[in-house]
Amino acid sequence: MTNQELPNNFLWGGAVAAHQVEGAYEEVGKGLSVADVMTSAGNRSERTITTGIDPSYFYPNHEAVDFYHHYPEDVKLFAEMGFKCFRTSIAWSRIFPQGDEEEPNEDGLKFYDRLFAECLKYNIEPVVTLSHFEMPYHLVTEYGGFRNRKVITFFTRFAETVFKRYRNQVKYWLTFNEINNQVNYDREFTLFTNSGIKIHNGENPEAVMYQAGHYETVASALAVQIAHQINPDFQVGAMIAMTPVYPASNKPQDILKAQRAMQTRYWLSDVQVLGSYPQWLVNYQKAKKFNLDITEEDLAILKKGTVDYLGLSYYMSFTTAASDKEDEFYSYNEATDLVKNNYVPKSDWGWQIDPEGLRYSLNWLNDRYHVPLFIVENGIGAIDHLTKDHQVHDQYRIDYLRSHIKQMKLSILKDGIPVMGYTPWSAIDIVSASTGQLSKRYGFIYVDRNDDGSGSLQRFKKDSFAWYQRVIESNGADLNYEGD
Ligand code: P53
Repeated sequence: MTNQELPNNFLWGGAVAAHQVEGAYEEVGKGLSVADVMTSAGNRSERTITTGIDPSYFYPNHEAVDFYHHYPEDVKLFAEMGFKCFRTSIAWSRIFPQGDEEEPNEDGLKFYDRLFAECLKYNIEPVVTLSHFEMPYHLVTEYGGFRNRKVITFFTRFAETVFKRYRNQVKYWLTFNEINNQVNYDREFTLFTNSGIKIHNGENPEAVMYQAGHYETVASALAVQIAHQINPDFQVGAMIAMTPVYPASNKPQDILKAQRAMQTRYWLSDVQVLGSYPQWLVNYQKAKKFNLDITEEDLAILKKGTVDYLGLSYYMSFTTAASDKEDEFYSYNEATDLVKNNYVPKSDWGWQIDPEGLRYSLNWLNDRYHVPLFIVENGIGAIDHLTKDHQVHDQYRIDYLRSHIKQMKLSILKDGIPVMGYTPWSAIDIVSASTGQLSKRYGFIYVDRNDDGSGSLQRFKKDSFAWYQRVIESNGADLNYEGD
């Protein structure tokens, strides 16, 4: 493409996830999800995962920003911004409260009938994630989460139910949100939110990650096949957290280490997009004696269930360096093997801000996979200040998004990469996934709610609202709007 303009059907929009906005955690039969047993944490600390609900803690997702009751007002604001699409997820435990029922909860389904109808009223195309860190909690306590093969069937039953129900309302689907976060298997948060897994004493978390990830790729591949039977026009994507890992220097060992880091971080999308395991990983799993349950039948399913496109989040880049004691595999452990990059600044939460890294990432993914790419998250978590006259001057957010959209445009217009759309994180303020904070704000729309749950829940447009409206209106040509 040598054109200077983005395609007319480019999907501009915004993203959220059900558990981070909806609240109403027990409304009309909803069951508890993994997000409902996570407390809130401070700026750099991790959330506590409790056993069931402990009344001495505050659980920010229980009410979140009450999108469940505010959605008509919120979707109207999205329409005002000009959204062509809106990415959200279906809360699995609204549809199957325990996860293992035979029949879905009709009241849960009705909520999404109404939500999608509201979007379509404004010609906003829903983009729907099936599993975004919100597995029914009962599947954790009763089955051990995705460590258990049975959970594949529960997931595909859920997927089939919603594919059928929304076959005429939703075209774009994503199976598992940021399925590769759990590659960082030493972090409690990732295995729990991706797979509903808490590591037991004596378990090897790395082996557990490979097993759960395998079952999820099988579940994803089955969902792709079911989707295409139900509606051949469905577009089903995988979704990864795209965080490129750079070598710290041009020392050959650092280059090898970074290469292995990328192979490790993206093994799940290799399987979901290419339909088979990379050979290095087959050898690695054997050498490490992980003893995984991977059958010939599974491998056939993976081949037949490759995705139509690849969704990605992009927030930051990482850097790694080889140590003096690398094993033959240059095994990568994300919890210990990252180093600082002195060339890029950091957000208040320590995330390395690197717009060029987005262009690098899109090129890397395009070279490797040759499928359309969809940037379904990109944004910056920051402290916002609501002024007395209800304004939020979030120039830092505009700067972040502008610099990333510029790199995205270079990738599309100069490098010729097929990017389907761009949905910044987040359409409206949300509960942060990793910290549970409301004060780590991402939205174009400010919600008056604080970390302790106080606040009126009133909505206010931030400066970035009008800026993004102009970006969409000009199909990405005008990134410099400064207000009237
Ligand atoms: P929070 C890690 C790295 C990149 C993206 O994250 C991540 C995570 C997990 O924290 O999560 C995604 O809220 C995720 C969203 C999340 C968003 O990025 O931790 O898909 O649910 O809110 C931002 O600051």
